[in-house]
Amino acid sequence: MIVRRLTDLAGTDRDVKTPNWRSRRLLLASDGQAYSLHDTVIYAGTSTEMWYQHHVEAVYCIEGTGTLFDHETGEEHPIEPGMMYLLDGNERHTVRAETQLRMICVFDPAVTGQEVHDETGAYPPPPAASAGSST
Ligand code: 9YT
Repeated sequence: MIVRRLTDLAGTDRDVKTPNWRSRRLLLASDGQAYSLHDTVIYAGTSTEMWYQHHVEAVYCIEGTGTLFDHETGEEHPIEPGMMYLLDGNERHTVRAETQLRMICVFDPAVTGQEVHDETGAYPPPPAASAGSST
């Protein structure tokens, strides 16, 4: 059994900070599961374009308001507590935070730790996938 608290993560390498968001990674690949679990804060007034090409992500809003723009369909969805979205088609999307947002995020496969978005908005492929693609 693993028991961990958000307060244990502050200032450790499981607490990843960027100008637009901060992601507290409660579960990582090193914890031995197929998925990782993050408590993410997105700062008020920011707009973040993302395009996960190697991961499926489920996102559940527990605090704040904003919008989710789906670049594939042109649709915009309000984000508020209780709203969930699943990126099961590697959709390019933008999250705009009207107020600070707090999102619970699950990534499959699990992220390994310090991932931040690359210039395309993706996280790098997991190590096994990288090894496979180089052969
Ligand atoms: C939706 C979103 O917050 N994306 C940015 C960070 C990501 N969720 C993470 O690594 O926790």
